Amino acid sequence: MTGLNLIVIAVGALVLLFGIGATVAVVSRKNRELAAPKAPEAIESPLEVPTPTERADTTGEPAGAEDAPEEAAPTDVPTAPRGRLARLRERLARSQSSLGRGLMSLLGAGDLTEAQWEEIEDTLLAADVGVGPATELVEKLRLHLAAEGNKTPEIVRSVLREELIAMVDPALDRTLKLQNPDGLPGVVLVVGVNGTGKTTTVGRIARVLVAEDNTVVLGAADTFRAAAADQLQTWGERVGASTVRGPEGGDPASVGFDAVKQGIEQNVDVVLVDTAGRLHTKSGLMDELGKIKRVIEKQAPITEVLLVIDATTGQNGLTQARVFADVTNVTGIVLTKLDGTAKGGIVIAVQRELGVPVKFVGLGEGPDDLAPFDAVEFVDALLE
Ligand SMILES: Nc1nc2c(ncn2[C@@H]2O[C@H](COP(=O)(O)OP(=O)(O)OP(=O)(O)O)[C@@H](O)[C@H]2O)c(=O)[nH]1
Ligand SMILES: [Mg+2]
Repeated sequence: MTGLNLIVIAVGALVLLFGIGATVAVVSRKNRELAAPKAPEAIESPLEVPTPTERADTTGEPAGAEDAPEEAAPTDVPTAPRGRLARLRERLARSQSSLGRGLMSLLGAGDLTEAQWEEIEDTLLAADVGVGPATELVEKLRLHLAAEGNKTPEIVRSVLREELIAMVDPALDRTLKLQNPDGLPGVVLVVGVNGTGKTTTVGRIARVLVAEDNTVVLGAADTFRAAAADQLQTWGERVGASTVRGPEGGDPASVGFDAVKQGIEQNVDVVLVDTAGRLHTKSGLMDELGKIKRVIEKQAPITEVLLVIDATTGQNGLTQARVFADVTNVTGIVLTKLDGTAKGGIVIAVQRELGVPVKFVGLGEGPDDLAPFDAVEFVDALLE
């Protein structure tokens, strides 16, 4: 009897143990299966803004459940645009440290020889300041420093700071022009060569404008690729601005026209029109830009034409600037990717070249990494 009991208990225990073991195995496998698809998500873009490919998935019919409710979209609040340059100062200082430190150490060497002055000029040229402005700056520094008796590092620094600020010109009006007569919306046209950051700039500016209680319509006048309009629309959805788009391969001028028309009908404050990247050397494409401008202006005057230049392209950026300015009457420069180059002197060069102020600088890929430009903050970061 006892023996039989023992056998029954032993078999029962075995069954129980086996059951627990199997359950644990199934659960842990399930967990692994659940965890597995997460892996690719972890390596997705660090940007908060969804990429065009993500949006492409939502074009089908089913959607519905995936679409966030209207007012839930703009979840994050942008950082205040004023003082952004100060916030991004470290990033700017890091990229420009060779220029600032190079100038300070050369100038700090007491009474300078001709060769040393040439070295200073070379440092400025290497930072893309441009020949004319570099020569001028060296002349001014020579005169200014000669007038100083005791050249302590503090005095050298303050002379350099003063002259650099004067070159960058704090007096230039760098505000975004949005005033149109008769209650018409401000109209901003964004132009530039391929990949400079036009669409990102439109999105980032829209983000700030909406945060400051402006109503905004976006015009996707880049009709070359559907993905370009998707990219813009994604920015628009995030900030709560509607996007006017046309058929792929359609006439970009008519999209610009329609966007401003919708802006007027809806009585919005600002219409931002994104255009396709175009090579300044292709006259057909440059003519098209002229047409976009003329057609838009049948609806309302364009208040601002922003030329987006990639700071890492150096002197070529200046050539682009000249051609674009001829066609569209550029009123402001957006210098992107300053975080990726030590050639901050391009700020001085491009302003000199066009007589047009740098209004924004891009210092990263994030939605708040576009800063209103400020001469004093810029030079201070340079000399950090
Ligand atoms: N590091 C850095 N990257 C930037 C900056 N501005 C834009 N970018 C990146 O540059 C790339 C191109 O940006 P887009 O806005 O698509 O450029 P685009 O001029 O619209 O390009 P096309 O429409 O193809 O001509 C993207 O990966 C952006 O994230 C910046 O200030 N710094
Ligand atoms: Mg684009």
